Amino acid sequence: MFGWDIFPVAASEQADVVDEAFFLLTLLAIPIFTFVVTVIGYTMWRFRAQSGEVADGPPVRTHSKWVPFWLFWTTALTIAVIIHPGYTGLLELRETNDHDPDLVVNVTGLQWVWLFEYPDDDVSTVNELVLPVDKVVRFNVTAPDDDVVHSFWVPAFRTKIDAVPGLITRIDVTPNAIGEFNDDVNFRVQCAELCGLNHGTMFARVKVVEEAEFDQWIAERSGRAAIPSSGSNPS
Ligand SMILES: [Cu+2]
Repeated sequence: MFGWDIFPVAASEQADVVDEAFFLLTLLAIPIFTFVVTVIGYTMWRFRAQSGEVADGPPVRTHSKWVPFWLFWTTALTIAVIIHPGYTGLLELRETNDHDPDLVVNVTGLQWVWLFEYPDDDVSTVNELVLPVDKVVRFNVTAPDDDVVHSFWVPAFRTKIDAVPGLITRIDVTPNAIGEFNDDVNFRVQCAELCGLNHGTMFARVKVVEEAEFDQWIAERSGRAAIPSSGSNPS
């Protein structure tokens, strides 16, 4: 955005929503942060103790015009960012929730691996997530009952949701750029909830491919494709 390459690779429609929100909030925070630091710095210099001075300075009194001014504008700004990009951004991220997705992937996080199941095709993988580009993917995320809380986070997608034992959480992602872990480490599922000794290495490789390549990948792994169509199953 604006020619600034300050974000990691963005590879989903949701990533654009999140990055826009992040950029806007940073832009708003810069002048406020600068102002506050300047006032603190000026105050420390202007009202510093003179050498040999040991008594307290004069008592600090409120400023009857400045206080309401500051209170009003900071409150207004806070409410404004809750509405946009807060509420409007959430609506955008949840845009696909009421529709059927193109692909469902069941995700299980456990100490310390990620399991992926493609229920429509009877395919399962361990630490390997392959997705077709430009399709709405619905992740149903969970963890085994006797495990701990994990968090399903893909940096390149900017989407994250907890994997909670005994609960199914849901998040929709529409990957919109081809890419894979071997070329960019942001194409990975990284556990984002401290979950024990190997939390830091609890990641899975993500690969976003063209639809045809995805179909082929599924066919090679699905139970149907593994059974030869004729000859080997007599009587
Ligand atoms: Cu974990």
